[in-house]
Amino acid sequence: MHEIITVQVGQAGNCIGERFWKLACEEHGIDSCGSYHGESDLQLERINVYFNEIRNQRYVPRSVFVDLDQMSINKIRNSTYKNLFNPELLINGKMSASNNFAKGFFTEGAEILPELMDTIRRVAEECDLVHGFQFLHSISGGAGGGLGSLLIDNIRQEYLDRIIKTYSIFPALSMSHVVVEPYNAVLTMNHLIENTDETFCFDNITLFDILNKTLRLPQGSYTDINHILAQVMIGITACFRFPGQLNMDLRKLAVNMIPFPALHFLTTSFSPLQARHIARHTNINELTLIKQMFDVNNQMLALNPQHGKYLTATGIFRGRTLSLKLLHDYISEEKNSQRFIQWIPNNCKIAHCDIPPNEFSRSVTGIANHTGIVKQFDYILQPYTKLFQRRAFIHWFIDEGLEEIELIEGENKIKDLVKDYKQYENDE
Ligand SMILES: Nc1nc2c(ncn2[C@@H]2O[C@H](COP(=O)(O)OP(=O)(O)OP(=O)(O)O)[C@@H](O)[C@H]2O)c(=O)[nH]1
Ligand SMILES: [Mg+2]
Repeated sequence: MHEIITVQVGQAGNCIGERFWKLACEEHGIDSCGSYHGESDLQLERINVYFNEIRNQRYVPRSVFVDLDQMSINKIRNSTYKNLFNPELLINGKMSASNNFAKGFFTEGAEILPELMDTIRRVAEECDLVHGFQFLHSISGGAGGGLGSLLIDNIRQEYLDRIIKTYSIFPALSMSHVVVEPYNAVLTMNHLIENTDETFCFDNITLFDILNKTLRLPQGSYTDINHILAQVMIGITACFRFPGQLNMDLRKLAVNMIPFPALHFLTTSFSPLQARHIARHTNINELTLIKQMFDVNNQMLALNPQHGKYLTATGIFRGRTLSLKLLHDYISEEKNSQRFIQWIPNNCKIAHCDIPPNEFSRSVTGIANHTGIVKQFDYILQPYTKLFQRRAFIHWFIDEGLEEIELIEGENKIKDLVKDYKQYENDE
C-alpha cells in the first residue's frame, strides 16, 4: 500500500487537521475511538493510505501533530477525538513561536526538530512504502510558517523522491492583529517554492466570504471555515482513499497538474456549497456541478476564473449516479473555451469516486493551476514591501538568527513566480 503521512503544524494546521480527521473517520466508518463500525468493504479497501491498523479493525490516523506551544495540541489531547490519535504523535515544544517565523525556523523550532524528525522516521518505518507527505499549516504563523518550512526542508532532504504536498492558508491581512504576518508569509513562500511538489492555496478572506454570502452564516468562526477546508481536503483525497473508476494518486495528480516545477501552486473550488441541513435533499446535476467548479463564488481563494488562464484543471466528482459521459462532454466544452490555454492537450481532466461524501449525494472538488493565483502573491508582497522598505520590525527576526538576505530572496522568488505565471496569462 502507498501510504501518506500527514504533518499538522501550528494552530491553524492542527485545527484544520482535526476537522479533516473527523470527516475522514465518518467516511471510513471509524468512531471517535478508532473502531470500525462501517457497512461497506470499500471503506476499508484503501484505508491504509491514511490510517494505520494497530489491531483488528482499530485504526489510527497516520498524522503527526506539532506546535511550539501547548495550546493547540492540548486542545486535541482534550477533544472528543482524544482516543483516536496516537498520543506519541502529539508533540509540542516549550515556548511559543510568538508569531515569528525565525523562532519557528531557527531557535525554538531547531530545538524540537530532532524529536520531530525521529518521530516522522518512526512513522515512515511502519509503512510499506511511503508515497508522500501532506502538510497542513498557515503560511503566516510563527509555527505553521517557520517550523513548517523547517520540517518541509528536512523531509525533502531525507525523502528526496517522495511527494510533498501542502495545504497552505494565506492570511486575511485586513483582519489580522499580527503586524509581521507579511514577513512570515514571504519567508514561508521561499521554502514552498523550493521544496514542495504541490501547494494547495486557500485564503481566509475568501473562506469568510463564503460563510457570509453563500452559507449566510455572518457570525461564522474558524470552526466553520475549517469545516469547509476539511470538505475540500476530503474531496481532493477521495480518490486516494477509495477505489474508483477514474483514479489518482499524489504523483499522477502532480504530473497532470504541474507543467513546470515552479508553477506548483494550485487553487481549489467546491460544490455544493450549502448549509448542512439542506444538503442531503439536493440532487445537483452534472452541468451545475461543472459550472460551479469554474464559478467565482465557489473558489477557495480570491480567484476570478474569468481573468487569466487555466494551465490545467481536474474535477474530482463523487456520487453513484453521475453520468461520466455527461461529465466528459461538459468538461471538454470548458476545455475548449477561451479560459484554457490550448497548447497543453487534455489539460482539463476528471476523476471519479462512486462513494459520495457523507453530507451530499454528489459533489465536485475542483483543482486548478491558474495564472490568476498571482493576485494572492501580490496581496502579501504589497504590505511586505511597505514594511521592508523601512526595515520595520525586522530586528525581531534578525535576533533569532535570520539574515536580511533571506527576506530579499523570498521576495525575489515570489516576483519570479509572478512573472512565470503572468507570461501565460494571454496565451491562446
Ligand atoms: N483557516 C484557519 N486559519 C487560522 C486558524 N487559526 C489561525 N488561523 C490563521 O493563521 C494565521 C496565524 O497562524 P497560526 O496557525 O495561528 O500560528 P501558529 O502557526 O500557531 O504560530 P504562532 O504565530 O507562533 O502562534 C492567521 O492568519 C490566522 O488568521 C484556523 O483555525 N483556521
Ligand atoms: Mg500558535
